[in-house]
Amino acid sequence: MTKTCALLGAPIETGASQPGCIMGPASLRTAGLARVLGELGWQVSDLGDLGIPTVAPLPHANPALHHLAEARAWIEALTPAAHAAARDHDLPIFMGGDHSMAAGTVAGVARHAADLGRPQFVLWLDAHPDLHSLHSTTSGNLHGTPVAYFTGAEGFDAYPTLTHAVDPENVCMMGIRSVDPAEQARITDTGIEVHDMRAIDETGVLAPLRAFLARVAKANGLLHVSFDVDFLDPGIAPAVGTTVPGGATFREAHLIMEELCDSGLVTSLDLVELNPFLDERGRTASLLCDLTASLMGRRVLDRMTRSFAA
Ligand code: B3U
Ligand code: MN
Ligand code: MN
Repeated sequence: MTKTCALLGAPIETGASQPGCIMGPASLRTAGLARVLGELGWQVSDLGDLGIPTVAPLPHANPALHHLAEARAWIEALTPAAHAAARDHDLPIFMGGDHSMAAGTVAGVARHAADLGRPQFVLWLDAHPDLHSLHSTTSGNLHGTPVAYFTGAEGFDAYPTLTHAVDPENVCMMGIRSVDPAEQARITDTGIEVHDMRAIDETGVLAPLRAFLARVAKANGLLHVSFDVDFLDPGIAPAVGTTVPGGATFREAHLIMEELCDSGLVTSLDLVELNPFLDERGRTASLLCDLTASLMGRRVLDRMTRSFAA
């Protein structure tokens, strides 16, 4: 049967330090994401872009926070929208927008997993662990907070109440190379699986990815992939406000996507932090389209695939 994919835009940029991510969904559409997935045999529905009403500023004990009211409103809009998209489609793609949106997308897909009585897993591909609480962030940029929120950490009274937290044991991070002290403390406390770039240099990307996918399969879990553009090396993906040197290569990124495809386990995807204002002739947007194509079935040769059965 034909598999269905939804594209849902979340043009949010208030969680990042620099403006520009508001154009991310439009750039991905211009790069031809829907057409590419259609050519791979997916039935694609573009659900358009979500939006939020104008909101009054929300005061907070942490005076560093920027645009708290907007972040809260986006989570309120995204959580039910992501829940519905996950219920109604085989693979919803949430087109960002800065990474603060993952607080809503993951909260929504985790609610769907709970409806099915299955555990939600998250693969976090990023230079940063985004593990701050509203109290621990010193930059005040809320794209640094979604993982703490959706894993049920304390310190989110000003955000919508989380109905279904993701177990930190079900989160795997790869590509990490910029960690603040409060985030390091949370990694130590929660035991979240983090593969920093040193680990990837030592083992390559496949060994840790396969071990994680085997855990997802064994638990009959749903798998959300959250792809931050800064996971990639800035040399191949310049269109992001928070470039960090030493990121994933073109080949590592495609290999991860191909392996995820072979696993058949991915049930939702975020494409976040694309800032088209910083792009060079659309090359980062096109690369994101190509990587998504690898995740969704594009391959160079027909070949036998490994079995991921539990
Ligand atoms: N951890 C830093 C930097 C950062 C997090 N996420 C991004 N940058 N993209 C912070 O501001 O919280
Ligand atoms: Mn991020
Ligand atoms: Mn990042």
